[in-house]
Amino acid sequence: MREFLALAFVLASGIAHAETFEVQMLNRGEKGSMVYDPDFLRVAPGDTIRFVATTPGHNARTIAGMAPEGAEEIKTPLGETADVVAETPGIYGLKCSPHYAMGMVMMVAVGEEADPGAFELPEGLPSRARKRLEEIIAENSK
Ligand SMILES: [Cu+2]
Repeated sequence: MREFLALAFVLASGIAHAETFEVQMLNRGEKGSMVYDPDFLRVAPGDTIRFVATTPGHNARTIAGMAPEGAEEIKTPLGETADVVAETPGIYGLKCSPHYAMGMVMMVAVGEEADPGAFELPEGLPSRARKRLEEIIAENSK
């Protein structure tokens, strides 16, 4: 009986371990206009990221060249709150489709090993998006 209880506890804690992290999509936040708050998240594989449509007209989409190999493309519907489950470990860059040129971007590190500081930004990013990503990398490097 004692062994059964111990096993039940392990199963329950395994289920409880997957967390949900909320990201507000905002017209204006502490870091300026058109921002994700927070603009950096570290999550574990299996965790959920909830993109909250706090203000309308935003979404979250994978930036080309900023996802680990084999990862599925992230693309949430415009103006809606949507959940994304982090699966493949690595560094992800996400953009808001309408406000990419205004620098509405964020970074997600999936897994303990993922290091923003070791990530090389791809060519061709809009200058304001590049600037914010460089700031995010500088603030969150291991
Ligand atoms: Cu936006």
